[in-house]
Amino acid sequence: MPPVVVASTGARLEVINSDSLLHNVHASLRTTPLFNVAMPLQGQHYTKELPRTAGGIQVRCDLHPWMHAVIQTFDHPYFALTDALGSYRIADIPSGKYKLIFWHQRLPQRTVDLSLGPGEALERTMEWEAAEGSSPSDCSASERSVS
Ligand SMILES: [Cu+2]
Repeated sequence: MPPVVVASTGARLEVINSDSLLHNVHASLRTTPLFNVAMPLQGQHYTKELPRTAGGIQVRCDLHPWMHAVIQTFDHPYFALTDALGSYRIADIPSGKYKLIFWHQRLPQRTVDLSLGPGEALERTMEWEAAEGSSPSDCSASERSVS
């Protein structure tokens, strides 16, 4: 189970049990339970449409407490999951003023205000102090327009 997944709201989630062990997939969005399904068979698939409401979906297996993931969903196309090197790219953003939000599972969220001109490319880097948490290898970034 990847620790962080990013998706559009309403996207189709597919979960596969690759183990010959019973797992369950227990998901909630904030305090709203979404689904809780047993996956007893190796190779078993479960598909579910993600909610239309954006947010961080907590996914866990009640049988194995260390199995946990977050699915961050967005109601706009301006988001990215960082790669193994911590790089990300968000393309085709219209010019305007934005808030760039850096999110990490175990680190404090950071927000950067930026202004993007027509055809302009910007580079923004975020670093956390080691004392603030652990490796930033599974962070995601999203951009939202300022209203
Ligand atoms: Cu499990």
